[in-house]
Amino acid sequence: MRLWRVVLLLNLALAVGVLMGWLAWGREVSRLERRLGESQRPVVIGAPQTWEVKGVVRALIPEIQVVVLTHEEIAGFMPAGMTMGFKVKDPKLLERAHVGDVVRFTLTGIPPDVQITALAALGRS
Ligand SMILES: [Cu+2]
Repeated sequence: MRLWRVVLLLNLALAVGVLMGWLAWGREVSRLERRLGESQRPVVIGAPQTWEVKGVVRALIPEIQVVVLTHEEIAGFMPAGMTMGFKVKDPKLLERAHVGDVVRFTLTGIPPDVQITALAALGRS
């Protein structure tokens, strides 16, 4: 393949990548704006907050002190139905949880820098 063709293909690939990223970013912004409009409690930036949340344990990653949960709505912070990892303050919290457990947990911190400070199993999903 000629060098100019390689350069042209690389430039095209780069342009397509940038365009797709830009389009995805545009959708993300409108999605976030919609979510902000939906949430009742305003997001308070810079102030520590605490939530009591219910969720289902999906995975435990003790190596990095993370529990992956599907959680209900976290008022003013996150919508219901998300499955995501949360850092736990104390690694011992992970010893009490098992995959499939329905748990109630306490989330504390300054969003988005939050961690689980308490976790209790309520039953099995
Ligand atoms: Cu979430």
